[in-house]
Amino acid sequence: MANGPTRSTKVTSSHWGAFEVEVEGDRIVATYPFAADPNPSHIPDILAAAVHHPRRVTRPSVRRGWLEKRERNGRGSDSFVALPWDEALDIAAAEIDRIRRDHGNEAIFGGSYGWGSAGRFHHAQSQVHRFLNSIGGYVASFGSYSTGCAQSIMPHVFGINFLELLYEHQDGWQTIHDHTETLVMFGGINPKNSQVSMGGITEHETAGWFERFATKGMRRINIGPQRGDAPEGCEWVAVRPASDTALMLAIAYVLESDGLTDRAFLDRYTTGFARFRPYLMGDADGQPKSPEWAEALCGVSSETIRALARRMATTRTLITVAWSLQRGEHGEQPYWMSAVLAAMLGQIGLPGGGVGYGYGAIGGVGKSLIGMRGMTFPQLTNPVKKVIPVARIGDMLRHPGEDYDFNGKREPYPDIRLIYWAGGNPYHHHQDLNALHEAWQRPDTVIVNEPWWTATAKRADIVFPATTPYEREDIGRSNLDDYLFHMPQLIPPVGEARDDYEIFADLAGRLGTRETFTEGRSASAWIAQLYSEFKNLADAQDINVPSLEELRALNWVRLPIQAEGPSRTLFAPFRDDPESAPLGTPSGRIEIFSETIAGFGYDDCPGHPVWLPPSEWLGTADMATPLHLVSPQPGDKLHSQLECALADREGARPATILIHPDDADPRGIRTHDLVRVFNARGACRARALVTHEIRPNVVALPTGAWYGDPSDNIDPHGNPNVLTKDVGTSRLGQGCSAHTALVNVIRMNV
Ligand SMILES: Nc1nc2c(c(=O)[nH]1)N[C@H]1C(S)=C(S)[C@@H](COP(=O)(O)OP(=O)(O)OC[C@H]3O[C@@H](n4cnc5c(=O)[nH]c(N)nc54)[C@H](O)[C@@H]3O)O[C@H]1N2
Ligand SMILES: Nc1nc2c(c(=O)[nH]1)N[C@H]1C(S)=C(S)[C@@H](COP(=O)(O)OP(=O)(O)OC[C@H]3O[C@@H](n4cnc5c(=O)[nH]c(N)nc54)[C@H](O)[C@@H]3O)O[C@H]1N2
Ligand SMILES: [Mo]
Repeated sequence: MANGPTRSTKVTSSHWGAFEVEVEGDRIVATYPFAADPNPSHIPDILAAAVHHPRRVTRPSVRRGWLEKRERNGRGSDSFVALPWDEALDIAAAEIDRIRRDHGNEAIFGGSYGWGSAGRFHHAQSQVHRFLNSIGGYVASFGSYSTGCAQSIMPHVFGINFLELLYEHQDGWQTIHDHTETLVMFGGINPKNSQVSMGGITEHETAGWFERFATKGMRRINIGPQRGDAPEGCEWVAVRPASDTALMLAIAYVLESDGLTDRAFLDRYTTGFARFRPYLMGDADGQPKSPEWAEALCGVSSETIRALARRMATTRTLITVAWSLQRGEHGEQPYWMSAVLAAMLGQIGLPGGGVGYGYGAIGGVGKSLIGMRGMTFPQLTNPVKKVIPVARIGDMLRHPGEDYDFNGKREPYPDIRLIYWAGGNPYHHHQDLNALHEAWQRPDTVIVNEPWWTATAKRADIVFPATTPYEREDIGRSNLDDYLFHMPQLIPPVGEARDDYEIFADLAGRLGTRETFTEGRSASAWIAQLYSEFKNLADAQDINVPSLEELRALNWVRLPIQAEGPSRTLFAPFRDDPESAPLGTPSGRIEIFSETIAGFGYDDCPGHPVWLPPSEWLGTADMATPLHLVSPQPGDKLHSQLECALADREGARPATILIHPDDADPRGIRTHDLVRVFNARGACRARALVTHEIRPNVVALPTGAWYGDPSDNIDPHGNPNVLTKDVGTSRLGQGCSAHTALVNVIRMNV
């Protein structure tokens, strides 16, 4: 037997966790779970096939119509010409230079939203931002698709940056376990989503905690359109999508009419209840927000609502709200109302009581760890001050120079001539992709760094092949995780792929800013620099961290940063002493009525929480579009990543849509049937799964299938974003409204 290439196995880290990678010669051949992970994710099963997939971008490529005639309208249909690196870099640098000279840096959009990959140094978004800053700046974006709306509204309510609240202050799982008697989960606490956490998650704990909650006898109530949004064994209240605010108002109404409101709490810790109460009780508009009123809107019986309200008022209750609730039109309202409801219950600041956000959305929420800083690749400063709300990119491209409102400000959209994207996939993440495809033809030039021929890469003029994390050295570390990884380079770059850092250093060189961008460092010198800054900060906190050489040899270590003693309780210091630890709101208290928001004069987000139905939901359903589409995150991968290899699996595409038997039967649809999902914005194929696990009149099609060729008029793979609505949550939040969409479904003749 001939000697084959040697095999070796090392651990690496990713957004979905740590795993072992087995390499033979230049190829990844297998992956295995990380031994210390109690509940490892299966996402890496597909990794070897994806990394070596024929849909890798292997050479710098320029779209033919753009190369030959600077044509803008072939994006998505044109062929590409592969060029040597130097030639492609020369062309890209000359074009960037032309745009900034002729139109100024305000004509460059570099928001470049997206999750890219884990790894502290090769973080594509930081890389592109630093590069663009070095050459004079770019139009940036604010917030995320995940929580953009909450990031705008919640500081008005609690006076704290929403991400800080989430990651540094919320009750830990241990606190919840020890104290919560009733866990009321709006939108669930989703087992499939907690597989993932930004920057890494090593011990997947959520499932284990839910087993312990069950053993303790905690009541766990999932309020949402799908049973599977919470771990098995939870009660299920099958609410209509987008109606949670009505349900919360009705619970509040029961508290108020049954004398269960905690008046002392409202008096001491909140402001504005007197302005809100007339609306709640119907004195202001003639409509009491009673359980009977809510039943007609949310499809939950008035008896269930009353019983829930009484249970919540008489037990230690934690209300949790999934991020999905604010990813829809008027997403500000359930978020604000959840805070008001928790305030009326009077348990905010008590362990295991009050309200919390995004448990389960990513696996790191609920871990109580000592915070550590460092290892962030500095981005320099951006001389351009224009920032758009992240999900308004379609509007920005369609309406240059036109005014838009955002959180109290009114500004014109910039006139974008060049888009640079690295580490994100707007043809995955944006709503109404057919409309984006039209708007995307406007800029002069689109440049994308990508490892794979995604739908976005195919719609670029210049595509630079980027390495994946397995093709370069990095450090893995997340503030929501207690492990530290050396991520070794496992295989050589696939094809001619280069690191984003190298691509930007070479572009900066051509634009006269190499020194500013690199500060004379190679990638490994940067890693050493960032690591030593991190180690110095850790030393100052008395946290023992190995040297970089030691970490290289060890591959990974568990850091001694588990918080000691009882785990965290949100707003405990404020509850203890609201005078000396006031909130950062104008009143120093929880704002049930906000003068600031009222002062904006927005009818789509007035001065206190209100029931505002979205433009599309079951309340507006008609014969043409009778079903509400929810488009959750995919359970088998992260967004659109690794999709090329998943799509190769037998029967995997088009994607699976969940539909209730009451909706499937009259349409003659059975499990495994091919269906057409459609509305006025677009259509896609999907594969039906007929199930009682979803509420009637609601269908669920996960995100992540790659957007196909729009000339077919039907997306072949099942991308829900051909159906979703591209509209801001309101003038206040301007977040993504992915969960706002009505559709119809029919069986396809095959
Ligand atoms: N309908 C609907 N739409 C949604 C949502 C929804 O719930 N419903 N959710 C939204 C949410 S919350 C989010 S966060 C977004 C996610 O949207 P994105 O974050 O844009 O999606 P990803 O597929 O993670 O895109 C990351 C891209 O970076 C590439 N990449 C990976 N590593 C590197 C690297 O080192 N360098 C470079 N240059 N590229 C790299 C990957 O191949 C991939 O194409 O989607 C949003 N869209
Ligand atoms: N495996 C995996 N995990 C992931 C990701 C991934 O791509 N793959 N992405 C990560 C990212 S970037 C994010 S932001 C988080 C997102 O975390 P979430 O925002 O919590 O997740 P979603 O999957 O969008 O939605 C969860 C569920 O909310 C329900 N829902 C939708 N609309 C409503 C509503 O109006 N009311 C109620 N009560 N329920 C509603 C739907 O049934 C849906 O299944 O997930 C993260 N985790
Ligand atoms: Mo997200």
